[in-house]
Order: sequence, then structure tokens, then C-alpha cells
Amino acid sequence: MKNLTPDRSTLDPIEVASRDEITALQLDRLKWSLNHAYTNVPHYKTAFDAAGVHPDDLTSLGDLAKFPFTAKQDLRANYPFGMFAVPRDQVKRIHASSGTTGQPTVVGYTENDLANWGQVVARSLRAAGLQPGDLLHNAYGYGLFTGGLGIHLGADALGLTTIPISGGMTPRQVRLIEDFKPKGITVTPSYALSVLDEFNAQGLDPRASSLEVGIFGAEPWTNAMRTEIEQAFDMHAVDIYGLSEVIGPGVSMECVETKDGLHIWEDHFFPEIIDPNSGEPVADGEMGELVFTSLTKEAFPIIRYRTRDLTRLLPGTARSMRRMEKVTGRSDDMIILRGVNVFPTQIEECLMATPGLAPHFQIELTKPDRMDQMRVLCEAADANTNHADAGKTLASRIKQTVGISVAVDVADPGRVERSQGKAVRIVDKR
Ligand code: DLL
Repeated sequence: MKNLTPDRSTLDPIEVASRDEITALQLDRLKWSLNHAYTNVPHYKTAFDAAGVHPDDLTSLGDLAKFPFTAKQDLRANYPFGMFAVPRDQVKRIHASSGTTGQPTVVGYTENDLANWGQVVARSLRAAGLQPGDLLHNAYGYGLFTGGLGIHLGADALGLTTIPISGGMTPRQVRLIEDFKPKGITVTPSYALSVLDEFNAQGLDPRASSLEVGIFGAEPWTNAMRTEIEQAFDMHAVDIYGLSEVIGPGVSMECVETKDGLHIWEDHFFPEIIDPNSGEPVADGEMGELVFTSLTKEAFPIIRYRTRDLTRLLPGTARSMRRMEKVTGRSDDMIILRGVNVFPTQIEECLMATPGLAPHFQIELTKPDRMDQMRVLCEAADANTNHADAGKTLASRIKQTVGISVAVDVADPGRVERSQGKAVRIVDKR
């Protein structure tokens, strides 16, 4: 793999500023953001008043803990445009979550918001090792989902040449990578595996492709998966995180030179970690639920938004801004199986460590005889795999490391449903 470490002189000054500079900027911006939300969004006025707090009560960053949380249901209750803080005609762009689990969540951006979003995504793409003039194959979905258009905005801001291929039509993805020779690919890790399969199906060597870096996010993935993808493509694999409610992709990003967690672009997004049960903030370094407050957003300010993503905050390394550890699960995806908490990423880790199995899987939950049962559906890497042996190895690895008994089905290659965007890991038949 090539050394893609960006030249430090090309970074935004704030990326390498002192902590004091960063916190001073955060405090100024936080005061503005709380006032802006309180003055212009009825929901925030009502919520702050009910909690007996006013934006003027904030004199230090720690005072933020006095303010009420915002949850997904607050956004739903104000569907579609009730959380906007500017007149509708100043909103230049609308995005929305898919809404498969209820009413979609609608978010909006002013012209300044789009410019800031472009800046944080540009910063992220640069942290991955891309430079002005490089070619980017953008396979995140275009549309209401923030992935495709958000990355596109940042690629424009950085000065890349973008191939807006979006997700799907996998044979064409491979053909265009072969023909156009992009340096970077932006895609969900699960769809990257589908693209990898297609390389092999066409008899092409993915290691011989032009790709030097993959920028993977929008769903959890493990370091074991990183190693798998890096080896398969002979390229770097780095993690990008974000959520539509906060802006989209580009809230935090892993640096290609360190790959040690994701630097949060703290000049725009203020992070906290809370105990998900008590709601109390915990110290940096402790695990909990990630909460974000926007510092610069005009159309859709968001105050103490509970992401449900579980992680911890770590000090800066390659950049001054704090890091968050790779998100290996969200509380919504946690399966409680006979009293044991299980995340799909734990199954992924066990699977990746089992020889003879391909990296694709789904978890099926059933409840025969009133007892929850988990079945892991996976597939053989090739015709040489002994299905029964590989299945037994995986089941005993899960038993040893996660502590639960599961059934494992090892199907023929190609039998597990492929993702074209975010993978569906859990099929709940209970
Ligand atoms: O997935 C934004 C995005 C697009 C991020 C492209 C990165 C790349 P939503 O559809 O609103 O936005 O989903 C947000 O996806 O709360 C996490 O649970 C999960 N997620 C996003 N990035 C990561 C990641 C986009 N790198 C939700 N690791 C978030 C783990 C992630 N989970």
C-alpha cells in the first residue's frame, strides 16, 4: 500500500490548533447555536423552558449538561419542517432518513450549511489521503440519503474528479473502476464486499486495480473487516462516520496515517458521551452513548441529540481534535439473547477469524418454544470448504468469545443476501 499521509501544510489550521483555541471557538459557537435554536425553533423554546434553562445560563462547555436532550421522536413529532430555524425559502437542500422504521426524519441545509458540510467532508477525504485532482468513485447512494450527495459536495470542495455512480449495478461498478482507474472509492463496507465478489466473478484481480484507498462508513464494521478489505484490494481502508440529523457523512473521520479511531470535527459538532440509562455525562475514555450538539448549523440546529451509537472519546493523535473509537454497535441493534447482550459486529469478528468462510452474514432471530434463538447464516468461501466443520468452528468461537449458543448455517457461495448500501444484519422472525 502506498503512503498517503497528507502534507501537514495542506490541513485546515483548526485541525492542528491548540486545545485552548478549539475550546474557545466551541464555547463561542455553542452560545450562538443554543440561542439560535431557542429563538427560532418552538420545540427548543418549549423544551428549554420546561427544563428551566436559558441559553444565557451557558458560561462554560460543561454547562451544556443542563440542557435537555433531543431524541428521534422529537424530530418525528415535528415532521416535516417543524425543527427548521430559518424560513423555508432559505433552505437550499432537504435530506431524509429512509423511514423504514417509522416516519422519515427530515433535515435541511442553508447555503452556509452546505458550504460547511462540503468543508468537513473535504477535510475527511483529505484525511483519507486524497488530494485535489484525484479521481473518486462515489458508490454511496444518491438521493434523500446523505451519503452520495454529501460525499459529492466534499469532493467538489476538495477539487476531486467525482464519478457519481451511486449504489447498485455491480458489474458496471467493476467495469468503471477498471476503465476510469479511480484512486479512491467511497462506499459502505458491505457493498464493497459485493464489488469484491464481482471482481472475482469477472476473473479480475482486485489487487491489480487502481484503488489506493476506500472510505467506508454508514454502518458498523470491524477492524477484522478492515484487514480483509485491505488485503483483498491492496488499498487502505479508513472509517467515515456521520448521521443525517447532525449533517450526514463527515462528522468524524479516521486518518489514513494512524487508523486509530475517528477525529471528530469538533469545530462544527460538539460531542458528549452519556450513560444511556441515567443520561449523565461520563468522562472521556469511558464507553457510553454518543450525543452531538451542532455549533454552526443554521437551518437545522440540533441540541444534545442522542445518536444511540455506542463509543468513547479519546484524545487527539494525528489531529488536535478528539477521536471517537470505531462505533461497533448502536443500542437499537443490540440483541439480548437469553440475557446476554450481543452486537452483530461481534458475530462479524468471529466469522472473519474462521477459515473457509466468506465475510457475508445475516443473523436470524426466532422464538420457538418461547426461547429466543439465533441462527447465523453465512457462506463458504469456495468449493474447498467443509460446510459442517466450518459451521462448528464458528459456533464454538461464538460460544467462547460472546458466550452464547447459536446455530450456524453455512450455505454455498453467493447465497447470503448481498447489500447495495447499508447491510441488513438482523432478520427478526420472533
Ligand atoms: O449513514 C451518513 C453517512 C453516509 C456516514 C456515508 C458515512 C458515510 P444515516 O443514514 O442518518 O447517515 O445513518 C446514521 O449510521 O447513527 C450510525 O448508527 C451509522 N453509521 C454511520 N457511519 C458509521 C460508521 C449516514 N462509520 C447512522 N460506523 C449512525 C458505524 C455508522 N456506524
